[in-house]
Amino acid sequence: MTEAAIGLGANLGDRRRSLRAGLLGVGLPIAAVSSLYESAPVETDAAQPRYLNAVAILECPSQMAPEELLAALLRVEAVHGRVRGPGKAPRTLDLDLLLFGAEVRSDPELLLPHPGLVRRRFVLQPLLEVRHALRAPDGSPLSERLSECAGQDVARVEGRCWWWRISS
Ligand code: PH2
Ligand code: MG
Ligand code: MG
Repeated sequence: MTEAAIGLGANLGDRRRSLRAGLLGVGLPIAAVSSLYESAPVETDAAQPRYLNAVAILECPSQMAPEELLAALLRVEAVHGRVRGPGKAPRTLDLDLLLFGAEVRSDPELLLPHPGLVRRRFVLQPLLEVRHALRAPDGSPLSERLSECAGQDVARVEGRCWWWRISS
């Protein structure tokens, strides 16, 4: 079994329901889900609605490759109404592959670890909430990077059971 970390995000429609549908839609066993966070959009050109974000840890079968999981995430995004526009347009559902075990990839279609992981508080804080001892490929603790993005507008809005409380 390989643990994969997935970043969940939405800033259009019923954001909370979309995140839950995306999480369950991947169809893999869920080892952990972070609290729910609301965050100001970062790295976007124009003004956008605020995001809801969370991170989940999924258990992948040993024979699964990260490329297969990425393909599955893109399929789930499409099923849940994601229209892929240019750049970082607002979105009903975004599922990002953040980590796949200790795999490292430099393919532009699949960078592992996800390069946004250490510069985006809306990813790093929920990730550390569920896996606090994670380290970067160079062995340094990821928790050391949190202070660099501490100024970003991110607030925890609901505890870790948020996704149980929504009826389907
Ligand atoms: N996703 C983006 C771009 N900017 N900002 C926040 N706060 N949360 C996101 O999930 C997010 C973003 C592109 O995927
Ligand atoms: Mg994203
Ligand atoms: Mg994405």
